[in-house]
Amino acid sequence: MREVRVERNTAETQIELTLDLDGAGIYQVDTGCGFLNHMLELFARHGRFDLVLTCHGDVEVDYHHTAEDIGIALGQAFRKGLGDMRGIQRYGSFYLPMDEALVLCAVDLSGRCTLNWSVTCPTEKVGDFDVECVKEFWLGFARSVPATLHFVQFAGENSHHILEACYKGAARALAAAVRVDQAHRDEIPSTKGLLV
Ligand SMILES: [Mn+2]
Repeated sequence: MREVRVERNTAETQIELTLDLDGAGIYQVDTGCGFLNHMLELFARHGRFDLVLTCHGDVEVDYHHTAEDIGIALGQAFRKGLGDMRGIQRYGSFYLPMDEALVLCAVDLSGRCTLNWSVTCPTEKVGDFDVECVKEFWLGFARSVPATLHFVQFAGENSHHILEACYKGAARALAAAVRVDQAHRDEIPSTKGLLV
């Protein structure tokens, strides 16, 4: 029921994805970037979202457009899958430990975009990937849902661990926020009566 397809084509990236919010964590991801594949695969697995995603991006420039545009397309898929937000929990948060790294991700499917990115990586790169692109990914995501997203890092010395904690934490927080509250399945969880 909450399985959606998004196609987004620009001069910089061509993206196709299907997302099932009520999936089992099955994924098939080909972004053209090994690190982003790794992040999206564990996002799908730990959120129990089924995700099929391909991206052909201008990776000869760098991974900036690829990361930002996948964030936008994934946000559009969440928006499409959630419809009028009826019945959802709306809020979710998770403290995700990844070895020495600890990151809190808190989400409100508020219908408004805010990103608090209080995350500092000790290196500029993970492999050939610029770590600053991860903030662009989540900004694109938060804008297109739209959602309020906080990432607050409490510990971490290894950039790979810190960023992995962000994606796993976001997966767990979003999984909680999109879950349908069966006791209140016909209610929109806002005193305004509207979330989109
Ligand atoms: Mn890893």
